[in-house]
Parts: sequence; C-alpha cells; structure tokens
Amino acid sequence: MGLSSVILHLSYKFRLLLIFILCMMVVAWATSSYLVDTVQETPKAKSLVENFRKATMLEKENQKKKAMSTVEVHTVKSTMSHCPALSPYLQGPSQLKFKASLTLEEVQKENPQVAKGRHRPVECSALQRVAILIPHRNRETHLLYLLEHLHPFLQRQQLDYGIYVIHQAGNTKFNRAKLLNVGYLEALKEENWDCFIFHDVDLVPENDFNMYTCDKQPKHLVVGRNNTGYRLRYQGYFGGVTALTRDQFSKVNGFSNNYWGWGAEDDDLRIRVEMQKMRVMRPSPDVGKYTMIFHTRDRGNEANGERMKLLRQVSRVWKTDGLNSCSYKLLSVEHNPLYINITVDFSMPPKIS
Ligand code: UD2
Ligand code: MN
Repeated sequence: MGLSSVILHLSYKFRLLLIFILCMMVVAWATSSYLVDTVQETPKAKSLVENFRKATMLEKENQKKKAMSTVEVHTVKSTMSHCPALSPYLQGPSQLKFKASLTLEEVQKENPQVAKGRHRPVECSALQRVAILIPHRNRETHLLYLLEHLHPFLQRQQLDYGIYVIHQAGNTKFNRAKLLNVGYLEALKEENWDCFIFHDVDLVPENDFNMYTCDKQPKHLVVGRNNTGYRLRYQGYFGGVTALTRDQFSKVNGFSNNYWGWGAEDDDLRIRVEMQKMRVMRPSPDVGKYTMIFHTRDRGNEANGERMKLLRQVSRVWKTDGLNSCSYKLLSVEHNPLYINITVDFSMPPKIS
C-alpha cells in the first residue's frame, strides 16, 4: 500500500468520523432544543393548569357562595316560617283596668301597627290565622275596652289575626248566634281563616296563656269570670268565648239561626258539637279567667221564651238550620283601623211551629 492510498484510506475514515460527529451534533441539537422547549413549555402548562384550577375553584367558590346564600335565605325563611308553640312575649295573669274616659282615638294611637283590624307577627309566621268574631249592638264602651286589651293580647300570642265586629242593624230582636254565622261566612270571603273565636263583647281575658288558637277539639275558653267567682257555671256550659276551626264549625253547620233574644244558643252549639262526637276542651281554671264588664239585660235581647223548645229539637233540625240556611241582608263591610265592621239587617223572626 503506497502513502497516497494510506492518506486516502485515512481521510475516508476521517470523513466517516466527521459524518458521525455531525450526526451526533444534529441529534444533540434536536434533543436539546426539544428539551429546552419542554422546559420552557412546563411553566406555560403549569400556569394553564393553575389558571384552570383557579377558574374551577372560583366557580366552586361561587357555587358555594350561591349555596350559602340559598341556605341563608332558607334560614331566614325557616326562622320566618314558624313562631314557637309558646310565645316568648306572654306575661301571665294581669289585673285589668278600664278607664272611664278612654276614647277610640287613644286605642288607635296605642296600636299603630294594627291596620284594617288585622295584625301578624313580623319576626315569624304565625301558627294559625285566627278570626275573632264579636256580635254587637249598642255596646260601644264594651267594644272599646275589649279592643284596647285584645290587640296587645293577641300580638303577645304571636297570632295572625283579624277582629270582626258583626253589628245587627235596626230594632229586631237580637240574634247573637246568627250574627256569628254571618261573621264566619263574611270573614271567609276575605281570608282563609284557620280558626274562629266566637267572642262576647263584654268579656276581657285576664291571662294571655289562654291561647286564642284552635285545637283538635272545640274549645271553651271561659272557665270562670269575676262576677261568678271564677267558677264554671255548669258542666255543659259553652257560652262567652269559644274556639272552633273552620272545619269543626262547618261540620256542625254552625249555630242555629232561630234563637231570637237571650239564652240557650250556646247550649245548642254544644249539642251540635257532641252529636258530631267532638269533645269540648277547656284551659285550666287559673288560665281561663275573664273579667265581664258589668251590664244589665239589653233592650231587644229579652230572654227567649222558646229556648227550651228549640233545644229539644236540635238533633232534628241541625242539618237544615245553620250556616247553610243563614239568610241576611248585608248593609256594609267597613275596614276600620282596629276592626272590620260588618253591618247586617235581619228581617223579623219567623214564627216557630
Ligand atoms: C251569656 C253568655 C253569652 C250568651 C248569652 C245568652 C257568658 C259569659 N255569656 O251572656 O255567650 O250565650 O248568655 O244569649 O256566659 N249583645 C250586644 N248587644 C245587645 C245584646 C247582646 O252586643 O243588645 C252581644 C254582646 O256581644 C254580648 C252578647 O251579645 O256580650 C251576649 O249578651 P249578654 O252579654 O247580654 O248576655 P250574658 O252576659 O248573659
Ligand atoms: Mn254579658
């Protein structure tokens, strides 16, 4: 082998080496640029992932906040939804005072929160919607005293209530029971009342633990009053103030419409209640206490001579004498600040056969 061929041979090997080195460099460059790219890309990806995470977290937080606010709304609503079974404002027994010079304006001023005879608690939703029905004629002073005491009393009991005074126009014989039927029918025209309190105008409750709400059975709220030594007058006594649900009252077809003048319409209602297998409930004697404002028998409300005869026929007539046969001439419905005044005209009582 001559020198020239050795050089040629070497240079061939050298060229191969050169090509190999070049290839290696290309590979090294490609790899390094890829690596560099990856290294540079990582923070981008990282920030992308980070941003996504942030976004989802934000979304989750928003959802959480939304959920929280719904919970808040629900909480507000749920505290709004029920007043406690026992109101925290009850005061117990009280000594009632009746100021001779009291005026309607004064009572209105003392009760600015009452509008159109109605009120309901602002802090919670009342357990029952209660209509107080008061039969009335020519007893303005008694009505004033009753309104003065009853509004704060019912508010302390946290009730959603309305006071209806059903006024008998003219000089026809007074008919307490029929007036109360009218009150029930008219009151239901403006509100879906749950409970009805049938209330004499001259009886003022002394103890606000005597709840003006309805129960599973009809309630008689006057266990005793001042002028009868706070004792129950007789076993089946159902007069003065009673509480019946809408359904209990409709089940007995309300009061009879046929008791003109004083007496026994309350006993008639008790018989109806018992005929429907309902049982009269009463509060305890220390709670069911009333002051009856003194009065004598009114003109136009003389004792009803037919009352014993009427009492004997309840089981025969109750289905056709009551709410479903109560006809009257409605003269007016006025929404006064402290009560709703319903004035009705009853034609002369028909002769009882
Ligand atoms: C008893 C009963 C009463 C009723 C009555 C017999 C009690 C406490 N009360 O009341 O519920 O059964 O006997 O009918 O046992 N009224 C007027 N103007 C009148 C007449 C009556 O507004 O001219 C109203 C008023 O709401 C009065 C109610 O009718 O409170 C009952 O009449 P009452 O007070 O003269 O009869 P009283 O006290 O014997
Ligand atoms: Mn009375």
